[in-house]
Amino acid sequence: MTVKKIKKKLRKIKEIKMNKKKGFSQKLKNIFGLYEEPSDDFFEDLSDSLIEGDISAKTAMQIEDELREACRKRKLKSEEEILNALYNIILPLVKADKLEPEPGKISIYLVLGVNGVGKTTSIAKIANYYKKKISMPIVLAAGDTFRAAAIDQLKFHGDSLDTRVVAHKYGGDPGAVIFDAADAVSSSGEGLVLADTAGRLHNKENLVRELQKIDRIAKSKASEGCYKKILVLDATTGQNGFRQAEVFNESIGLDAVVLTKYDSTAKGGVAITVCKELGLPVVFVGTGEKYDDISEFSPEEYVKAFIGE
Ligand SMILES: Nc1nc2c(ncn2[C@@H]2O[C@H](COP(=O)(O)OP(=O)(O)OP(=O)(O)O)[C@@H](O)[C@H]2O)c(=O)[nH]1
Ligand SMILES: [Mg+2]
Repeated sequence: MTVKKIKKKLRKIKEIKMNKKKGFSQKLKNIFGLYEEPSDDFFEDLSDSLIEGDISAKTAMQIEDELREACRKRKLKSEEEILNALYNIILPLVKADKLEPEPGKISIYLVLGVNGVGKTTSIAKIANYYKKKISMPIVLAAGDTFRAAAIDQLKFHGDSLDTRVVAHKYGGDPGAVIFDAADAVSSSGEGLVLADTAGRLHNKENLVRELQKIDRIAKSKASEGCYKKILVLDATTGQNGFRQAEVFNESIGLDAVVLTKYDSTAKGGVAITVCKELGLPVVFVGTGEKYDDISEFSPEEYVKAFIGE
């Protein structure tokens, strides 16, 4: 290594340390500042930054390889050209979907996820979102019977949003709550049940057993194709979020993801890994604690924000 290269490397380490709390886009800017043209070191640094931005090593390596190939084939050199190529490589990895409760049918959206990721808050936000869009009844099912406060929390949201909540007693059977919530909307022949669940992931076998029971009931009560299992992922939890998604997907099979706390992180790359490696689409993004702090997921906006274009 020449003295010039060593100095560059030291400068890079210092800058990366200074930006440890910032996201991938900031690190990417640093990397462009260090290299005049894309070299092996450039691609390696880029791949490291993707991993620090919460993309899995496997996906980061795939992105790095594709970018190397694009730069070599098309002789890309400038920051703008390389960013553009990176955008076009990442965009197809990210999937979005829209969930639209169908008129004349009973839809059940079962909201899953580990402790504190934002399940109950997301249910309230999603109820508020659909209240403005659909005229059929919406019922919140207090399926987290594990924590007494969870039932009260959902009832509080129900009162604030003027939305019915079906709840049983603390310690009750979550499947029975969802059963009753589905009955509450089925009298009108159509409607949406947003079902909360307990966030514990203490033991995979227990989780599987409990979820499979809830799953059987929800499936039997929803109209064909209208039962969706939605995983809530906290964007600030990084790679760990991917492992959570894997466990839930293996246990019960997931249909979609809601990415929460996107306002609190400059990273959020976990969505890229979850979309690519589990083939799941993102439906909503949570961007704050208020009812309106939710938006439909836009892959274009998301990838632009991720790489800082
Ligand atoms: N900044 C921010 N905070 C959020 C978002 N979504 C949820 N929160 C906050 O995250 C915390 C946990 O939210 P809950 O909805 O209670 O999470 P939960 O998954 O239901 O938690 P458990 O029931 O304990 O498993 C609360 O303080 C929420 O206000 C979001 O998109 N952005
Ligand atoms: Mg909750």
